[in-house]
Amino acid sequence: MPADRLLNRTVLITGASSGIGLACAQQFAQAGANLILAARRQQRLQELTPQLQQAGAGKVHCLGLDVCDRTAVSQAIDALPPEWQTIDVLVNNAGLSRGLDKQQEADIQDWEEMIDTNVKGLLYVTRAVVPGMVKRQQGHVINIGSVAGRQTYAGGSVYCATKAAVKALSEGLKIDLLGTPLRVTNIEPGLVETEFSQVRFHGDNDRAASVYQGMTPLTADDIADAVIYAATRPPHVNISEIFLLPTDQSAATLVHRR
Ligand code: NDP
Ligand code: 8X3
Repeated sequence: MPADRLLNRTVLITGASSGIGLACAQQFAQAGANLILAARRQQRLQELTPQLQQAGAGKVHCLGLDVCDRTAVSQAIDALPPEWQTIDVLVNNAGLSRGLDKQQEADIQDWEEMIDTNVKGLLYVTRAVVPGMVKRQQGHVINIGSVAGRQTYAGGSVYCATKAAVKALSEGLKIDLLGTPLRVTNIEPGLVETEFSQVRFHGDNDRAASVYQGMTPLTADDIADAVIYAATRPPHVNISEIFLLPTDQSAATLVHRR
């Protein structure tokens, strides 16, 4: 892998305090990148910093940030110290699901949270970061979509709609950036064991564990591998999409359990 393509590059990862975002931070650190880590749990980010530096990160900058807060997002990006302004790779990973209920019965607050985070939050960060990339004529936006953006499943329609939006926004950004050297990638994983299901089921850990029972899910590191692959292609290669499923999963709702 031509990992030296990431040496001293600046990478902003949203949702870096857990799961896929944290695994991406670890793998970008191993490749010698400088990391801007964003999440609401800033203390977690600070606790992770020494291990990322030990893994090889150039420098690490922690941002306590709620991506749903439009003003906070633009202010946080504008207020980055000069040495952190040159963002080369943006990993739009912050996201969540809430509930698994029929549309006619679901809690509307769950919808607000998913739409605000997965769609509007991703857009706010993109809108704040991409103009600088265009100005510098360099940059790569990597969005974390999902199998849920390709296939709708029972009780998941709003989460699925947000990930279908990520797919449309990724395609649309690439269209709008045509004629620039900027690249856009949508990574679409199937089941990955992280804190995702604990968040979906509002802390019901038994229900969360049952999602992965009897099957081997993807790990956060598997997704980070795909992100690093996309980020390390030569500049003329744009990996538009990577759709990856566990071997035990063949579609959103088709899972082989032993
Ligand atoms: P985790 O719950 O482990 O991680 C989610 C991350 O997003 C956390 O770091 C969390 O940080 C952050 N986050 C959530 N809301 C906000 C917010 N408002 N502002 C800033 N950060 C936020 O789940 P995953 O790692 O699994 O999820 C990462 C992404 O991958 C999501 O977009 C998810 O939809 C997607 N995905 C997950 C799959 C899976 O099966 N796990 C499969 C396909 C896609 P904090 O709470 O500190 O703010
Ligand atoms: C997360 C994977 O199948 O729970 O996007 O939607 S799934």
